[in-house]
Amino acid sequence: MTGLLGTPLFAAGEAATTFLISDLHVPAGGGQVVANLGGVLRAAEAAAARVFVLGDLFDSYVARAQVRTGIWRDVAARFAAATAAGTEVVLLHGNRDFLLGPEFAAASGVRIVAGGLRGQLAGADTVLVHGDELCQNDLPYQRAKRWLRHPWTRGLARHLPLRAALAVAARARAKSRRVVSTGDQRRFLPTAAAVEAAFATGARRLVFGHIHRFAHGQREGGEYWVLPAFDEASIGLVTRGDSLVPVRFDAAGLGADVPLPGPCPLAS
Ligand SMILES: [Mn+2]
Repeated sequence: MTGLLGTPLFAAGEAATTFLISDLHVPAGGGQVVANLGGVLRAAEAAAARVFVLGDLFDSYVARAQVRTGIWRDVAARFAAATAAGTEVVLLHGNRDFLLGPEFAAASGVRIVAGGLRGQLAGADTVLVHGDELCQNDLPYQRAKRWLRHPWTRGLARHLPLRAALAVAARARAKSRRVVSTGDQRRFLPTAAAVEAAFATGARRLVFGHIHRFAHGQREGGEYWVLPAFDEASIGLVTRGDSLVPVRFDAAGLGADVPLPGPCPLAS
């Protein structure tokens, strides 16, 4: 197992076709994003494709009690139907749902990855991560990440009763919104050094989400893709031959191809 900027990279395995989506931020109230996720799962079953979700499936997931109630139970049930029908689904931890644990895997049949993936995908050695580790200039976040993901903090949070968990999550989201809306926006960009670090592992393609900015670019070491937030754009990537192709999904399934986006500004 290798790593990237502190994120462990696990073997991605192989499949003929893979769908990639990221940052669904499914809220407690559900809504259109859940219908569109249903479309992704329907299309995956039709195409015998596996589905990779590159983190932040949920707007927040704190305690294991959540899987027994509300939208968290409903989404787990949708995944369970898909995985029972033979669709492979892999979830990476995002910064909002890194406490997703074995209870969710058991209820849904998905594989939960506490880190990133690396493997041969559409003809290239590819690294898939959520993307928060690439935003190296966001020092307050990177510092908070260290204690938030400490085993003691995690254990405490995961055992909170439901109401306390939801209150903690609501406070964390409100604080994050304040920080993101007032901070120097360059702080929230991936750094060029972080993207280069991905290619320094030997991979030739990097795919991530997190920054909610649909982009595709080339660097000396390879190409990178940034998935947009699925709850805003309903756009994902599909493997086709030796390429990743951006496509739109809706509740009915796979929609039309989407034009190639431009590159993302990278911070120094
Ligand atoms: Mn994120």
